[in-house]
Amino acid sequence: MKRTAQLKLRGAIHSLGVRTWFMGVINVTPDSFYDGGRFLDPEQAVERGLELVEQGADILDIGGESSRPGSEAVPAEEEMRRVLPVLEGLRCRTDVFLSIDTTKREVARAALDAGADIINDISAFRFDPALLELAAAGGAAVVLMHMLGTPKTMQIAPAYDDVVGEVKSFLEERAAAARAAGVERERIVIDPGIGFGKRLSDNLALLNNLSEFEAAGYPVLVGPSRKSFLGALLGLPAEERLEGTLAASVLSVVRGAHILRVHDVLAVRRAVQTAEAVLAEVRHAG
Ligand code: HH2
Repeated sequence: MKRTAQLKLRGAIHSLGVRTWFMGVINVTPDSFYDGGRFLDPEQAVERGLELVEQGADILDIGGESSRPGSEAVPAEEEMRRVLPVLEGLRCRTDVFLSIDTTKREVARAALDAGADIINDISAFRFDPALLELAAAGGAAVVLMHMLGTPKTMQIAPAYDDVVGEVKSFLEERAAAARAAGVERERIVIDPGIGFGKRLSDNLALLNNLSEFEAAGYPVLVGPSRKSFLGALLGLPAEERLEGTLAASVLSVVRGAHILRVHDVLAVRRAVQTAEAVLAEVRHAG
């Protein structure tokens, strides 16, 4: 059963593990693997964010560049043009925590100025280490995610001897780099990066061994939502992977995840709430 972890957001320390937190996904892109093209209009993206908050999102993660396997990088100017109106629109209409999903310093800086609380970097700040100093100076929390190489190359024959051990060592090394750059321990979240340079068996092993990551001492975020490992398991397209997402999400919570990054906040929250009620019921003697 997962232990409580601490996360400092906007000055306050939050206890994670008491209940799961939900990070709702909004991709302001034409090409994201599931919601690509649906929220390109900033007003629609803001409305979607508010809907996810109604559904129970604690955090909204806004991205302006798809990281699906094989995708090309988007210039920083274009990424900013996509995400900034959405962050600004949400900031004045909701108090939930806002996260910017980016690997670029210009985008992260502008997002923090627009009121973002978290920098979610799928490269764990390898692509641009200067972002860590930016996070430290701005008091932002950081999500450090494991990925092999880049989105363009990550699914070209990924291989590990010990996927759990290797991903955990990588995340510990990146957490140490974040701390060396001045990011407070309570502002660091780690994520094994489901689907980012992983075979089906790697994804399953990571999900089944999330407790190993929890033992690293940082809150654990996991993003199984509608990903292609579910397609490989079930033989279904992204539109039909909700049930797989629910199963993976519930098991992630049982195995120790503190934060779930999902597209379907309402359905996942209901499934997780039910699982948490069962887990919380202690056995009565007699
Ligand atoms: N997954 C995606 C993007 N960002 N960030 C974290 N921390 N963890 C994840 O698992 C993760 C992430 C990919 O999903 P999505 O944003 O829906 O798709 P796309 O990259 O095509 O926009």
